[in-house]
Amino acid sequence: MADASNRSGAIDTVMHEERLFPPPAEFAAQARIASFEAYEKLWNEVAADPEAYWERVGREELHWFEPFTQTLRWNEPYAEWFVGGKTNASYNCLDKHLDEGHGDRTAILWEGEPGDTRKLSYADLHKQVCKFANALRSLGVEAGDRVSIYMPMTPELVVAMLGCARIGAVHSVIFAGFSAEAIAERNNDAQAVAIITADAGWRRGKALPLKQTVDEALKKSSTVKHCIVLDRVNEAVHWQPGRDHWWHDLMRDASEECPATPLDSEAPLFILYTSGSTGKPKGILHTTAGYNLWAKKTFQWVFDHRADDVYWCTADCGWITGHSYITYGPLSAGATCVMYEGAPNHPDEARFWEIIERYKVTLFYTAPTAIRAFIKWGDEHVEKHDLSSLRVLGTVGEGINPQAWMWYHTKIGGERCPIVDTWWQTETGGVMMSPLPGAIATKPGSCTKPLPGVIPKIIAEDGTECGPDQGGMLTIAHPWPGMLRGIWGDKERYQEVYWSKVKGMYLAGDNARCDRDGYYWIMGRIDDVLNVSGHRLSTIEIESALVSHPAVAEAAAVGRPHELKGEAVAVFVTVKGCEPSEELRKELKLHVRKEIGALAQPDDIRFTNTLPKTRSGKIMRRLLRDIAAGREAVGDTTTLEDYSVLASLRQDEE
Ligand code: 6R9
Repeated sequence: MADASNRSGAIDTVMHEERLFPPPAEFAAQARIASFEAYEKLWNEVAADPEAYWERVGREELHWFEPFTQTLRWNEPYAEWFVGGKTNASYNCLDKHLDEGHGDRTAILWEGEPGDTRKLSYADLHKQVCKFANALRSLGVEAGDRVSIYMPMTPELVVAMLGCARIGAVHSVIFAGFSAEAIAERNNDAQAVAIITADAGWRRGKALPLKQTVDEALKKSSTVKHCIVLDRVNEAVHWQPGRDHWWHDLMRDASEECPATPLDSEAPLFILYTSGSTGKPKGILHTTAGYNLWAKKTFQWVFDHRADDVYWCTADCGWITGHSYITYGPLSAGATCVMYEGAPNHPDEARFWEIIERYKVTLFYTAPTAIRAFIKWGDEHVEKHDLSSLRVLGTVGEGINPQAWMWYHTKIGGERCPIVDTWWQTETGGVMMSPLPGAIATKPGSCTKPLPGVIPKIIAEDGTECGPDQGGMLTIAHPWPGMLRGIWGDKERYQEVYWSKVKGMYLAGDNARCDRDGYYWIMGRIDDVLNVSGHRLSTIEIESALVSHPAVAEAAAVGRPHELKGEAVAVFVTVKGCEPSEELRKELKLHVRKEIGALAQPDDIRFTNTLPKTRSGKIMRRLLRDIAAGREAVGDTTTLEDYSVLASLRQDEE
């Protein structure tokens, strides 16, 4: 069906979803933004004059040691927000609430995997953060220095982040499942001066040896002078005097007095590494004021947050969701947050529902990959628990298929809770598109509408704007406060990756379409990045890891649909100097695990004599994806061993 519009390079739509769920009347009656008209009015107001809006909201929502003099300085693609102002993210998350008389309010309700619990008020958290900031200073850490964090999900992880922010040190949180190699690469790229870790962390009843992995990484991280170690599990650890320091020793000696440093609005707040389409991970840079404001405001909008809510985001602080919606957004908003250390199926598959019942969680934010696991584990785990406290359910990380959406809606939400399907990225700092729960009717599988201040445009390959229901590249037309400010140490790459393909627009890297009601549907990534359990993995990184093994000649990694993970990693490998074997298959899986981390471990490894390539030498991943998924498109070839079909397809291509 090659109609004229398709020649522009737009993508055909195959998915249709007509169901519409308006905000429940009781919910809308008390929501902050309580009708579609109210949303539209606000969206139009911000779109008409973004600077006027953000000037007002910026002044109101953040604490200013010195007021800013210009709201936005835009020198495409470089944005500066709240120019000339001085603020501090740790002040906005902590001191501001103490100043307003809310020091007693609970900040964190923490639960360790073995069942130990802790409760920290805003005053408690403030005290810990002040002490820790002084501890960092006692080691010589200064404003602008980079500090890596490789920790389990304990309150100390949040303390470490805010302690850095308090003195202007730039944190780089590395998810505690990454390998020593990956840690070293990040330490070196950021030139980190210190790393904060723990002896170990709990995961499904086992103690993961974090310090040991860091020791390995530090052999190759020459800039790191100090390693701070939290005693979480009481594991024996190797100790290097002078370099290694126990968290509790530093804290015991540290003063509670630590005024937050007034920092420039554009002072770097953190770097967070994410996979790109080349082998080297990108250090996404976020700065202080704009990011902080965006995290706070979007949290309030998307969850319709109020003071008596109990909010739980199940992400890990190793990902952007944990940065924006465990630490900076909710704490700036003065929210009471549940934080959980471990696995959702330990000691059994009802753990999450048990937590929701016990803490009377009202706002719950999780990922489609988790929802698919819950569905597989069976409804009986859910039905044992009283989930009537819930009022808003959120999802993030990848698209949620309508079937999983409906299950979430009925089984978890009791058909009464709006679902906020939030589309955003590490780069965007916070949510960009999502229903406002009291204002926007939802459609299962759609992230619905842009938040105020977000102007999405869908662009076809030929650069023209797509019409309704035509898929194309998702771009954003105007700078927003939470946008990334660059890629650490690589000015050109920032411009090239995000600002070169479509003139004047931020290129998100996702394909999307907008339907006739103005609802957005994300269609997947335009590059070769995989999305495994909501985590982005670059095919090239996995391939590079495989090729670093002596037996591998060439490798191609693709995603294939997976019931739980969304996408599973399938790799095609040509061997050298040996014969393919079951043993080698196992060895290669472990090799990738060691090089990158457990989440990149291939699910399938298929040996082949040759990989299909285009004339320019690019691996034809599209074809391999079909084969990996066992799709009909390639006839009866459901395994790569049948590569005669590949050979003929390659001839077709030429
Ligand atoms: C927050 C986060 C970003 C990529 C993004 C897109 C996918 C995230 C989504 C979604 C469809 C949603 N993604 N949320 N796709 N619907 N609600 O996940 O950041 O790790 O940087 O990943 O994830 O492909 O481009 P990040």
